[in-house]
Amino acid sequence: MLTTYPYQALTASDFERLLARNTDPSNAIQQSVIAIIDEVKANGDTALRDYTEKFDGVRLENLTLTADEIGALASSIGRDQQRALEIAFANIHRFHETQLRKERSVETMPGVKCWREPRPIEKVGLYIPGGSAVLPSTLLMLGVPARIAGCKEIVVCSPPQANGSINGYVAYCLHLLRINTVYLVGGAQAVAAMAYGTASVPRVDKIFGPGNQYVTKAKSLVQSLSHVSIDMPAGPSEVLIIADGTANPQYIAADLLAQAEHGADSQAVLVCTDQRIIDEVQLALDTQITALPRKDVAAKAIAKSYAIQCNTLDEAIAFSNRYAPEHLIIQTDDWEPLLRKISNAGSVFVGHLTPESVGDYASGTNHTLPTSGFARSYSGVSVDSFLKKITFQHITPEGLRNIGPTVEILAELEGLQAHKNAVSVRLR
Ligand code: HSO
Ligand code: ZN
Repeated sequence: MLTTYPYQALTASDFERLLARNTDPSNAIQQSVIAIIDEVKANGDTALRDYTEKFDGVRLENLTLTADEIGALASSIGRDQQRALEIAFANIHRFHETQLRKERSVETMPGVKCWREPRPIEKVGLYIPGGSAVLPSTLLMLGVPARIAGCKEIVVCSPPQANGSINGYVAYCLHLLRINTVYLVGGAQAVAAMAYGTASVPRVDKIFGPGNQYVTKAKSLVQSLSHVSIDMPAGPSEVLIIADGTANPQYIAADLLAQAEHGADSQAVLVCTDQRIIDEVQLALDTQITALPRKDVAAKAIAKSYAIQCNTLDEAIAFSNRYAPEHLIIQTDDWEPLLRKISNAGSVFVGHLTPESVGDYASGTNHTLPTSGFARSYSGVSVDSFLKKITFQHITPEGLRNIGPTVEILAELEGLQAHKNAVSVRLR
């Protein structure tokens, strides 16, 4: 049952409560993650083997799979599943390759030329969670832009299954991405391994990927403790659906549940201008949830979710912009005029026939997106996430005559004589 709040009646403290998510200070998690990081730093592979035994229930001698082992696993899955992964791969590739755009160089003054060129981040680490749902789609969402960017080394860490190996679908994605090894390490220990390096796991420059609270905490800790950077702070997944009287309550319920089945801490929010639709969504949720294998997880998430009843779509957009959802779905006939009013969202799905699931898997857009309100300032993962942009400049004699006196004055006013002199010796 979704608790419904009338938008007009929301007080400042209601807003604060409804917009907050993932506020768990989790000091306990921080303490155990710090211990894991220290242990991996000190004891490398030995620590990884011990943690894998403790958390994944399997003792591994070899922490990697060979290309042959990956190949065998990849060919063990069904042809239909292979084809579906191939289509997803192709669409994600098609969408992301347009992001590699060449910028033009600019002459800011005659003879003063400036330009910017992208370079791949050389070594990247992709964390692919195991746990309650194995998500091969996440490997495509991270691996494809990494390949397009041209990263030299792509390190993939994923926790082993009880049989000491990975799932065949993840193996098939590795095959599509031409990645010929995988490190069988999960959790905070995988993040620590990629941040500091061990005998088996290479140290990387940037760590990507979703994970549980331990993985997320480890990513933010190693970012401040070592020289590694991370894609974004990732919290539990969330969706906000804006709907009016033209929406189909069955579709809304299906989309809310698709979010809810991710985890008990996922959040699904409905913002709707029509009370009748909200009532019908409640009924549809009750019916649809009974058929789901993960109904227990979904029910917990739905219990913490809510609906906002508003009078206009402008109010709905205003709420959504304050919430800054990871996923925004707009189920209205007339969605086009709303788009320019959206200021904060990770990824937007418009029209009645555009479920989030399509973007989660195969339309081409990325599903690694900012959660917990970070859509106010972060973008989702793209080819850019795997690149640095380096600026260049060149100055001709004419350029130096044009720009030099300005720099001399600015250096002088900052009291930096050597800066001024670096121009003056060349002007003389
Ligand atoms: N909705 C998740 C991505 C995902 N869904 C993977 C299914 N598999 C976060 O955007
Ligand atoms: Zn999803």
